[in-house]
Amino acid sequence: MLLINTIKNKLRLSYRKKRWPGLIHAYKDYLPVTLNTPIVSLNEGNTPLILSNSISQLIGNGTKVYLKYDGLNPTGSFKDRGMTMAISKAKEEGQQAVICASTGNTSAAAAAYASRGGLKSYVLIPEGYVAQGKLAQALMYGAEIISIKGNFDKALEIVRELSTKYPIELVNSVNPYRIQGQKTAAFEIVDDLGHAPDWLCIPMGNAGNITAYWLGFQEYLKIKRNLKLPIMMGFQSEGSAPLVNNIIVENPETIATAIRIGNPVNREKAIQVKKESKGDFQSVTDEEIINAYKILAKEGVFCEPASAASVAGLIKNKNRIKKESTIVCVLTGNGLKDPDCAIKNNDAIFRKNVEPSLQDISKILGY
Ligand code: AN7
Repeated sequence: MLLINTIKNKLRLSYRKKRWPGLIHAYKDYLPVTLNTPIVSLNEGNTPLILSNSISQLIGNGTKVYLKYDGLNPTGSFKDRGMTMAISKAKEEGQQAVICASTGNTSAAAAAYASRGGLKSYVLIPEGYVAQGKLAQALMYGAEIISIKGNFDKALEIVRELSTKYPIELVNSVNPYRIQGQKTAAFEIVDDLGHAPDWLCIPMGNAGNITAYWLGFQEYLKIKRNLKLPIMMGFQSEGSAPLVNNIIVENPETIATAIRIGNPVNREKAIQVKKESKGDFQSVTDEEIINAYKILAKEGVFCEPASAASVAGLIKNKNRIKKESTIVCVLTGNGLKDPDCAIKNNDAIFRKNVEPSLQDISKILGY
């Protein structure tokens, strides 16, 4: 009995290993940091790679579908990976303020990391199109928020201009440190699986994240010599699909407000990723997004609508997938970010105004 307990204890400790120090500390050999970089961290990264039974079954043919649940980062999205780097470097360079345009998640992460690092943050957001959770975060973390009567693309145009005119660091994904931090998600996937997946399915807005993942897989290939690189599948909403259709969308519209972006800044890089990985960019409808959003939640994984685009896209490609493939869908943001969307789009049985009576409730339950 004593021996069994000792073994169990050792196993538990080996699972927990050491306290996760945050992604810069964990991967600093592969990141542009030095001993002089003041690391601003909230212990981000190390997010779970969850095997989805229901989606694996839906795809069939022995395919294994994993979910990289980056909504479990400290501010609830993958943006924390880039922001720990961008804010640390801004601080190292002596900047006192940062600025970004955002559909919500970047503003939450920028505000949190700037405050943590003792920097001022300004965020420009499109009025009426930022999900409640994200807005609440920016308000709480201490950003100065400027809500504009215009969309994300207009906001980005303005912050780019401001950052060249004034001593304010731009922390949108044009900032190269953002991409550096975000590439660590690819490292984690390879560390978990022991190899790269056959396909990586990912939503695209500005296409910073798909660029970062590809960089990460390529760099790890050199280090780990794992034998293959994934096919990169980028997905956009039909009403906001500038990369799929190779156009600028003047008035993008989608339920997935996070990726309501009509003129992605990383367009050229994304096209390169598609070419090099023999991947594809496709669009999914809002309806398909909500369908995937519900499938995921029914297995206990609640992500925001933009993130569900990766699974919606995968489902569309069911017949193109080779048998026994390993696929990773990136779930970029937490479902709690956008409670309005969940409340409006669910199949729950929700009985209201029920009398607090044992008899009445027993009857409702069918007893
Ligand atoms: C949940 O917060 O652009 O293709 O300003 O929040 O790297 O732009 C958010 C983007 C996917 C797209 N999923 O990533 C912002 C912002 C979620 C997101 C994307 C975003 P990129």
